[in-house]
Amino acid sequence: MAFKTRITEMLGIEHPIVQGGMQSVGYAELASAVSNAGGLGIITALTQPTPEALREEIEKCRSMTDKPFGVNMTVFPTINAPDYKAYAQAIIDGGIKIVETAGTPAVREIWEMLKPHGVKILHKCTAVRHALSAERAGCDIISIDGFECAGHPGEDDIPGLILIPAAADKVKIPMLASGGFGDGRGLVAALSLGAEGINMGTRFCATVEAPIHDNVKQAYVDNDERGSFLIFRSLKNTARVGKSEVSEEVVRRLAVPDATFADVAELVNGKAGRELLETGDLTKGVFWAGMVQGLIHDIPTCQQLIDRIVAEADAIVDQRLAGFRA
Ligand code: FMN
Repeated sequence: MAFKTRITEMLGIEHPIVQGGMQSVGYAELASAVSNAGGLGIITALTQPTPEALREEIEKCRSMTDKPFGVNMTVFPTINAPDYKAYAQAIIDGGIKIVETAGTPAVREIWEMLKPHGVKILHKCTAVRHALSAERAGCDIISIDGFECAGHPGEDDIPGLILIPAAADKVKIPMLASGGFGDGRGLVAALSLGAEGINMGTRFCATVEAPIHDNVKQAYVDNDERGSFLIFRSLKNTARVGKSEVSEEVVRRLAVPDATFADVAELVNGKAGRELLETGDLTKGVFWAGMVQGLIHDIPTCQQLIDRIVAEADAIVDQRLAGFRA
């Protein structure tokens, strides 16, 4: 049986499972595979070098699936910012109706561009107060990202078991639970905690269609739940990455008093990360990874993964939970 929630209805998808935006991973190959399997695939806008390239990637994805898919726009607090508005225009021109946003409040200028074109906004937040503020500002769905997540968990360190129901107590619009999800148990837990679907990043990196080197996929399988590391804590821009010699070196360098980003830039820059994903050489840079690595034991296709999650969730609800009723 399928799970029907406000999110499956709003997004027009079969299963309440979304693939989060992923820099250097979120290409048409992965997004279309997730959408074809009944979830929502997402292309990551800034993985494309130019807005024109994003237009082409959207067209490519459309040629690979006739199901809904979205685009992620992450607005970073950087000095050399890309032309976000030109990327947003490419999204509008490409006829995209679902956009996942993340990053600084400046992202709301992008919402204002997109919303008149009927685009639904999924906004990623790591705190209840941010989710409420995004709801007030008019986004459609909150993706609430717990401390377990790959990428930027924020600075509050609240795991999903608390963050999701705490947000559900206050947020009225539908929510995706994100961070640490990878199987049917997680899906049922998310629904129990008040979310109406799950968002996954790391788990989708360990799939056949993820366009990254097999060595990196294998690292996600080999690492257990302790296989991730927080970097940039002292810079108040905490990021969760895979545990490796390089990420440990980043932590070491930033532990020195007065250390700045410049002290680690060569290890963590985007080019180094891209090379790592392409070559599979884990000494080239850092790779994003969440605690959910402890639940990843294979590299299935997206179809196999999503089918398995839904079947497992079904069995938990119908058999395991039903069996506990007195
Ligand atoms: N989130 C963003 O908002 N923008 C990004 O560019 C981005 N890049 C990511 C790259 C990778 C390889 C991974 C694993 C995650 C990335 N994320 C990014 C975070 C995911 O969208 C998602 O929120 C997170 O992975 C959820 O936690 P999980 O990994 O435990 O499933």
